[in-house]
Amino acid sequence: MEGIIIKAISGFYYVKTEAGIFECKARGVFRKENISPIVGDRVVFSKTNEDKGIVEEILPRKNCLVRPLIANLDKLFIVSAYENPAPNALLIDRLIAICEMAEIEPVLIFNKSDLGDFSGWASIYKNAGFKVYTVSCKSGENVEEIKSEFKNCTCAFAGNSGVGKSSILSRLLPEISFATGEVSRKLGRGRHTTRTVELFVNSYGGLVADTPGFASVENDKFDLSFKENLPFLFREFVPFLNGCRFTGCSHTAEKGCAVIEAVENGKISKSRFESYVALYNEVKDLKPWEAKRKN
Ligand SMILES: Nc1nc2c(ncn2[C@@H]2O[C@H](COP(=O)(O)OP(=O)(O)OP(=O)(O)O)[C@@H](O)[C@H]2O)c(=O)[nH]1
Ligand SMILES: [Mg+2]
Ligand SMILES: [Zn+2]
Repeated sequence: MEGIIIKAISGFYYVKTEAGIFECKARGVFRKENISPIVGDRVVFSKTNEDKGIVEEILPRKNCLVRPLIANLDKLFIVSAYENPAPNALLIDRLIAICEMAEIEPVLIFNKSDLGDFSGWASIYKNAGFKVYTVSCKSGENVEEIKSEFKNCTCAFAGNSGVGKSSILSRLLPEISFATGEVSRKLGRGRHTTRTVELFVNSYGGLVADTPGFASVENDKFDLSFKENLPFLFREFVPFLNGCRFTGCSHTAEKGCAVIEAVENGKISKSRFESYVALYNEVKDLKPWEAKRKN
């Protein structure tokens, strides 16, 4: 039988199929091959019981994020808040670049609009070519509009702890319970409220995951190809990349750089450019032998 892993807990994999959810163990062979099934994987399993089975094969992954560990995403909602915590442009732009590399569609959500004006942030990302939702879970502003993004796709919510990922999901999918900040403070669990990654079947024919807040997301391709592709991972840079004076222009400081010129003319935002330079400096000295191992 075939299905999708929607939850993984201490060696058990919960596989969703058209015939319901099966609790599966994995074949020992995966450990030997140094690959383990993860949430989002499409797998082939053999039924051992009415609702139990053994995972026999992991079908090829379209993509795979490392933190949070999840495979085969179509869309990533990158959530920021007006404050507690305030938006972090480098984090947003890093997440976007990872999405572009993994062929995941990034969608930006600016939450807690009841606390202040997001128009500056929204216009940076709209101008760069992204879908942007400015919402407030508290007042309800625009939250429902996010639902239209759920149709027939596998998606996840990412962003720093406290930005309101679980709050948004609880509002959109009241039939599913997502732990939010307030609940956990009562339980005294500390800052990260959402602890594991789980895919939920939503009422729009798709799957959606809440993820624990994190300061960074990694892709299993955060390696040489990331380094080589970096300028292309900033989609609004692409029209300018052939216009530089020097071939091999790094688009960070060169004379005659068409990207820098576009920043000066206001066609590319300064903040996006600064994130590009910061990411470039992180990866520029990456050598082939330092490239990350596959998960
Ligand atoms: N003022 C205001 N507060 C909000 C809004 N949305 C969420 N909050 C509050 O922000 C806090 C954090 O919300 P969560 O939904 O738990 O945040 P999270 O992103 O899931 O956090 P982690 O699970 O730790 O990653 C809670 O106290 C919410 O009540 C909003 O639109 N406006
Ligand atoms: Mg949460
Ligand atoms: Zn250039």
